[in-house]
Amino acid sequence: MTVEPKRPPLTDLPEWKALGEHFRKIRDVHLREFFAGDPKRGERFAVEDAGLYLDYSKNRITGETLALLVALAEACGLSQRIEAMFRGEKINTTEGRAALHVALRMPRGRPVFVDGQDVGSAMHEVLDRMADFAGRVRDGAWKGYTGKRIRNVINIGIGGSDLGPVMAYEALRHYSRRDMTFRFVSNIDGTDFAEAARDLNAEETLFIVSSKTFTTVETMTNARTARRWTVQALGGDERSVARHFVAVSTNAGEVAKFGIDTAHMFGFWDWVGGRYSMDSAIGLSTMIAIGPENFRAMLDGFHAMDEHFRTAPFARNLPALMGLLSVWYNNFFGAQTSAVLPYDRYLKRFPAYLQQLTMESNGKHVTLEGAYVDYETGPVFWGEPGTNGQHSFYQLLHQGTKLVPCDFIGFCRTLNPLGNHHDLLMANLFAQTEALALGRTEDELRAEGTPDRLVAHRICKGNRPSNTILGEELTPGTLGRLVALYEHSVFTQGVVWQIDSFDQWGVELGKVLAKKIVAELGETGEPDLRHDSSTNALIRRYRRFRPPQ
Ligand code: G6Q
Repeated sequence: MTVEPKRPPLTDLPEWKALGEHFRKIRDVHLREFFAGDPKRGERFAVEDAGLYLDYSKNRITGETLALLVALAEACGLSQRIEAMFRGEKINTTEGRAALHVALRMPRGRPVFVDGQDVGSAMHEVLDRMADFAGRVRDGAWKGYTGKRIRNVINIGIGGSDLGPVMAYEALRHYSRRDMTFRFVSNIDGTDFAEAARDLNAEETLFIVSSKTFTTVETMTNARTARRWTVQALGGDERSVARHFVAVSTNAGEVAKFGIDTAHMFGFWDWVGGRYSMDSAIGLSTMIAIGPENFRAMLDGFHAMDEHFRTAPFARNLPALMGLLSVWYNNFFGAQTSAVLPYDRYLKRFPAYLQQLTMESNGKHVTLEGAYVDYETGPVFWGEPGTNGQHSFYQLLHQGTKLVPCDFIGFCRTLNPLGNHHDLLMANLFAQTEALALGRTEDELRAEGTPDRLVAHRICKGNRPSNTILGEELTPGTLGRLVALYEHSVFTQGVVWQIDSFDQWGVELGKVLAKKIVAELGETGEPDLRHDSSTNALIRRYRRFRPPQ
């Protein structure tokens, strides 16, 4: 059942047109003017809730912009869509599925309905089994085939079954078991597996094969290679697989076919999208690394942000505000990209994680009804941890010809207090947001005695927008809040753009073509190639220069 009422095209909405009018009035106003005209702007355009502080005052907005964006959200049915998501309606219309990741972090005892069935207890049963297993691996009760305890865990998965686990492991490394090694194999490039396994003892290594479908070619190829590596190292006995492989999947049949005992399979459900699954059983490696209690704290952080998103008025709702600001730059200022700049080394994989979350969700060209959109949808999302980016691409942010809205993320307390490192780090974060917003004028440069020939080169025009997300400390709960913040910001944008943020049909075509080409690469004689002339030539050249088969 689709929950989509027919709506007028987005660009016909009076609220959209009002924003267009308003944009023409304020597009040339400088953030300097906004700040000069309102000494309390920094406090007025900031909101603290669900454990995070969002300063959005360095955006090119006024109170009126905000009111118009909120009116747009209402006109697009954001409130109803949020309720539909939380009720487990099939808001992923093209795949006929609910998108109920918010259920994964519901506290025990709260009913969660999907198709009229309460799945809450099944969900907590999986969490309990995960906790039991993670505990046994962590305390050494779970032994490898030769009786040794597990010291290495390798998660094999790709896309949504990799990016969340690897990001969360890196982000929460401070809380992880330091006497264990955690690695992540995703790429079908054999180098990924070879480098991950090369210095590990198979007797002490556990593989978690994470795949919702258990048919993904990259994951299954890596899993088969891992099985060969294990069996070979453990004396050729296939029985060793049972002690060194567990699965996370929705497909018990394929798990059993692979040779993994389904007693060692941790399930989830089709209403959990891959890129929304790091808090499901897909997070098993995270749980082994940080322990069940910390994992629960992470889920509680997600849940706090979920509740905030569901209940806070949009004008004080962190994910809604961030999503609407993204629409403002994307559709009215014509910004093509958006950057996330975490000033915390532990968040080094956060931009890569968000790339999938944002771009796979909102990189869509048709509406829910299948009509081509005549407006821009999801921006290109990218980023790097600060301060490294400052010494590379920030030049373009400050003086390039493109407008790149930025999210800065930082914490008041560091997990590694070393001299004045943290003050220096945070000083840089604050300084960058200030420099981007206010810039440096010709008058200021001349007053400083800048030589004439360099004045133009040194001017920073400023007026470059940013959000600052300030947390107290990077904890498992904070990470949950942060991820949920972006999940719901992406959702808000998708609702405004009237697209399905939960499907990903665009990735199919390449997979289909790759299958065909694999067969052609395997042919012993000269294959009858019927691609375009470029692809044909590339295949022929590859066949000529690869090692003899
Ligand atoms: C995410 C996508 C995609 C998916 C991978 C892995 O939302 O659906 O990235 O997670 O293709 O799929 P499997 O978990 O089925 O192997």
